[in-house]
Amino acid sequence: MTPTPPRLLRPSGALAFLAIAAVLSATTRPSTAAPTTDWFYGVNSHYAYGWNAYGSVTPANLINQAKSVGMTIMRDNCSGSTQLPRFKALAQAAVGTGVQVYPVLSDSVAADETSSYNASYSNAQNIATNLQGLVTYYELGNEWEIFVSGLFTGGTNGDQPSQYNNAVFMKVRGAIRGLYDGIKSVSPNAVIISPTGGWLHYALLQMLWNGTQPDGTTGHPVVRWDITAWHWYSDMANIESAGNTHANVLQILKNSFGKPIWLTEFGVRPDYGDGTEAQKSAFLVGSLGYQKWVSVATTYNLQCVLNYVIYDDSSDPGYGIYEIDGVTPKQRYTDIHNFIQLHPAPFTVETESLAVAQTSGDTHRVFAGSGFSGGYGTILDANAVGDYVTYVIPSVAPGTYNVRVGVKKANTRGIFQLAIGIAGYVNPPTNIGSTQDLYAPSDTYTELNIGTWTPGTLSDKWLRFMITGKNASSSGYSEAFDYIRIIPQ
Ligand SMILES: [Ca+2]
Repeated sequence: MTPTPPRLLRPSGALAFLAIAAVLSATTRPSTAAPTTDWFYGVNSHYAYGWNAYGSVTPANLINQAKSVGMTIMRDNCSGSTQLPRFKALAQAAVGTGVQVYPVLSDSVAADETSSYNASYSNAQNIATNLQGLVTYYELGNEWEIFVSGLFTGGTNGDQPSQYNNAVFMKVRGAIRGLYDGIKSVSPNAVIISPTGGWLHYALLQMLWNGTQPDGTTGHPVVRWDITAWHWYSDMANIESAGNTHANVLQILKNSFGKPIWLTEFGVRPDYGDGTEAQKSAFLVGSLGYQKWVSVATTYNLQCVLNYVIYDDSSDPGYGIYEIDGVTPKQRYTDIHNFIQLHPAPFTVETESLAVAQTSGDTHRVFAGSGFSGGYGTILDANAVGDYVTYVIPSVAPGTYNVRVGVKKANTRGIFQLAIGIAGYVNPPTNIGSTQDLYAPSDTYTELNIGTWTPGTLSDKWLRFMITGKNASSSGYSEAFDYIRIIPQ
């Protein structure tokens, strides 16, 4: 395989202005447990490049540094066989730490769409083979419109198809499709993160998703992904009112693709403000930074924000949480750490991954369904009022939370009441919100906003879903769940 040259995870210097499963038996749980939390706070690294301090730090220490800030997911490059050994070492070091690592694949193209597809396919297949069991997420390349020569015709926002070169777009489409198919040929359950764009360059993703292209023709191959990825930096200002069109970029991404959104790079420019670390750090945790990401997370299904970047390095100086020595934390280390402490990430637990503390004796099963988060849900074959299933969520901190539950409604479902208490129900559990009717004339996946919960202690919690009745139109009392989402208020 031809080694690919190092690439930055963001444009630098002059470009910065634009920155521009197997079938489950009734009692089998998924063999690869779904993530137990949303990875809301994360960080980029360049460990796989091995330059500057990345060349001397051990992967375990790097993971620990990210964890000490409060980051639980790390994004690094894995463009090809050159970077693969170092990336793999990083992913191996992350196992069991509570930090997850995922790769950004190559954004290289070949002579035409077919050869681009083939080269990307074999590259991604090799990477996925080597990383099997180590990573869950794969990103389909970084900032193609910046790094692929001639794709973006420049001078404009990147929000119109006509601002891209048709022939180059076709090569890019081939390469991205090749990455997707190469990953899936090895790991069909991999979670795919879109090619990352930034600023107002969303026309590129829209064309890929819709099967259109810059020349205006339609009906071309489409690209699919599970998570929409985007980049945002301080010079882009307000993501809900950006540029000369006052674009609400998060709303556009949500409406265009209907997928969760990750900001795979968020950072402050080295020349921001008066150039002092104090101002840059204040920006990061301020009203156009982490404060905004937390406040709009639910509105746009923003699930993850990855800071750019953990270390300063000589190829892209000034962005680090740590200085270029990889040892000295900047002011932003403390400010981001403190912000995360005060704003715990919303987290989602898949019910199929939860321990069951108790049931009423009725059968509780894990079952597969394409409409379920993580591909699976759970069902209690309840048949009477008073039947229940009680799940365990470990280590919930004191606070005020909004509790939401993903469910699968059907015409055989009952009505339930959720009650939560400390594990073991050392005190009687507290009802959360009112009863919820799971009846629907046909199968319906939806999220219920149950209500507010204010636990007073850090402890494992039991969540009991007890049947209280059924809709007159329902033929039964069963209840089926997908996930439980806990959102700090
Ligand atoms: Ca689920």
